[in-house]
Amino acid sequence: MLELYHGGTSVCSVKVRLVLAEKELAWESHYLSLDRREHQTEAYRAINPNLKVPALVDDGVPVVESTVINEYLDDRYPEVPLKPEAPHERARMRLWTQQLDTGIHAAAGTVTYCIAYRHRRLALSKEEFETYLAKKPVAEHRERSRDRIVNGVKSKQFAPALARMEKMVVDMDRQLAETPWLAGESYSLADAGFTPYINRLDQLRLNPIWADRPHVADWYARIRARPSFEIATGEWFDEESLTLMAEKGAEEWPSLRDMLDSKAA
Ligand SMILES: N[C@@H](CCC(=O)N[C@@H](CS)C(=O)NCC(=O)O)C(=O)O
Repeated sequence: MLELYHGGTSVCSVKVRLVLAEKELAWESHYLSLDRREHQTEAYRAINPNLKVPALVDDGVPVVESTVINEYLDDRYPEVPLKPEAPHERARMRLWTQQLDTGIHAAAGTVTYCIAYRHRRLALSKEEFETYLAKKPVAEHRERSRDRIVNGVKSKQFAPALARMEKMVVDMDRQLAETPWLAGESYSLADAGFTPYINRLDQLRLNPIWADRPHVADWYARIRARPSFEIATGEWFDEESLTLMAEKGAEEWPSLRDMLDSKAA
């Protein structure tokens, strides 16, 4: 039996839910609220020592890290293959998915937090805020978090993260001008992997970034038309997070557009 420990709007959770849906696999849900810190328990540490979502458990054996989980699912359940046949396309697929783990995921977290989720913490009293930060055991993480919450899009962490997300869109558009899908001729783990990150920019109302990048716009329309998209997102997203991201993203967009324009100038 397949079990998934996952969060609602968590991009890595969406990435795995997409692959489960593409493969039409049945799975048991263990939904963890990250806001209520339900992933930070000793019971969950036994499944994922990193205390992150998602984690897959297949017949009692845990598999962690979303990129690894998706590769595992494709090896273990190959009936609907999501890795291209041709070795060079398979290599290209992995060059894409590797980027998620070496920069894009962290950038997406910074962009989301500095624009939207910081407002949840700004609503805390000074005392509650310090208690919240004190729970982070690593001093550097504490200070990075304080900076994001207090300074938002003016944090030094923000502009490089936004630039990384814009580069992601530019790189995707270049590839999608050549091939219908990121790895080549067929939908693959690369497309599943990038879907939640483009979707995140969309949730934050930063979709003008691809206004003049028609290949990304066309890819995203084709992605949303696949049944897997609604299955992996609709049921699991909560209104409060979606509203917060949409409202704060729309408010910030004019200053972010200037930030991107001044970088290009
Ligand atoms: N490299 C990991 C990253 C997992 C990750 O950062 N998960 C986020 C949600 S997308 C999380 O659990 N955040 C909660 C926390 O850091 O406390 C993966 O791909 O699975």
